Amino acid sequence: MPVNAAEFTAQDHGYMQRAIDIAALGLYTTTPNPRVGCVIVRDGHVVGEGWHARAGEPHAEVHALRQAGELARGATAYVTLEPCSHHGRTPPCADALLAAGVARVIAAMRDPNPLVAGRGLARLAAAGVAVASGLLQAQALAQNAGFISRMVRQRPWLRLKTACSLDGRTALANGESKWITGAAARADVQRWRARSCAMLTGIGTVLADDPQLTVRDFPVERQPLRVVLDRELRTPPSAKLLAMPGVLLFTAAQDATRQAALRERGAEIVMLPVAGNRLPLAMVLAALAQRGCNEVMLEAGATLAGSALRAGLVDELLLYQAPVLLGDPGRGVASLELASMQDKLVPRVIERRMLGDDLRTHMLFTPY
Ligand code: AOF
Ligand code: ZN
Repeated sequence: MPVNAAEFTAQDHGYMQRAIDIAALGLYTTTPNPRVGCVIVRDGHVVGEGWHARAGEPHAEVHALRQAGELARGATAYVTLEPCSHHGRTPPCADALLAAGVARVIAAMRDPNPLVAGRGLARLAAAGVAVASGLLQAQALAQNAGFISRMVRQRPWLRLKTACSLDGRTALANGESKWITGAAARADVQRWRARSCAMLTGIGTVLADDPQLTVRDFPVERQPLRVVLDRELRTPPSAKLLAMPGVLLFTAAQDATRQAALRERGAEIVMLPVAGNRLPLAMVLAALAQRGCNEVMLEAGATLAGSALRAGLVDELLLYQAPVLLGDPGRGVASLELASMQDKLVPRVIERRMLGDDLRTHMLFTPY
């Protein structure tokens, strides 16, 4: 049964850290699956390592066991996620670890997937394997915040990204917004896009900026789904967004001609009811979770960013601030229309970092 965290040794910590580091190699590719790493150690030597690369391909444990071969017998396996117990696209890792004769399994966290949820470790323990969970759990939770969110809350992890001036402006009054931040900050944004399952924006941004919302200047084997909240279906069929497939438009507009023109351009259209003049963002997120989206990145103007924040749906906030002054009256990060100082939103700052001349503040509304 799970042992006390205090019983883990420095060696245990080191091997689990290695497992987390190699799990990160799957950062951009495992979706909808979690990022998982596995290190197998026997007599103080690493005899096998593996990480999950893509859904449908072997899990981390299977790669590590293949490398270890006979040396897995009597060894300890460090896994960043509880070994699975179910037949999914691949057979159960708990069975593979048992068949290989592993003596001890340490997981960083339990698998929140209801198909597993403790059964993987229970099966191992029932067969006489020493099992423990919770080693470097905080890091494991952070690495898979999106997968966990989808499993536990049936909605993706929502990360809002915004770039502004020293005085919190995202554009001039005339709408001009290119470019406030520098090259290093913009390259950083591309990496966050690349790990996302979907990019979410509003029709306001599509009409004002005609963005592509794709990952550029960074090698990716999959592009995030691009999603627009477009209540009245005003996305022009000529929008740059539609130059590549993989666009989802949420709308309440029945207009068959416009729908046909956008479908012609490859967009998928999903009808939603309107709630108080707005598309219900919670339903949009639920629909994205159903499609297997773990991490969704919101890049939008003050209106949509504001509604997401006010609805309490933003889990993480990335704010890139350039050392420039744009002055009033420009556009702000999010319209919140707060009546009282008591209502102010106070995310927890987890890191501040310079990117070129810009400052990136990384904040959480939801703890990992
Ligand atoms: C593990 N090790 O490396 C991963 C696990 O469809 P499948 O067979 O790929 O199963 C996907 C589920 O397996 C996923 O939802 C999660 O619960 C677990 N992922 N488990 O033991 C791994 N990637
Ligand atoms: Zn597995």
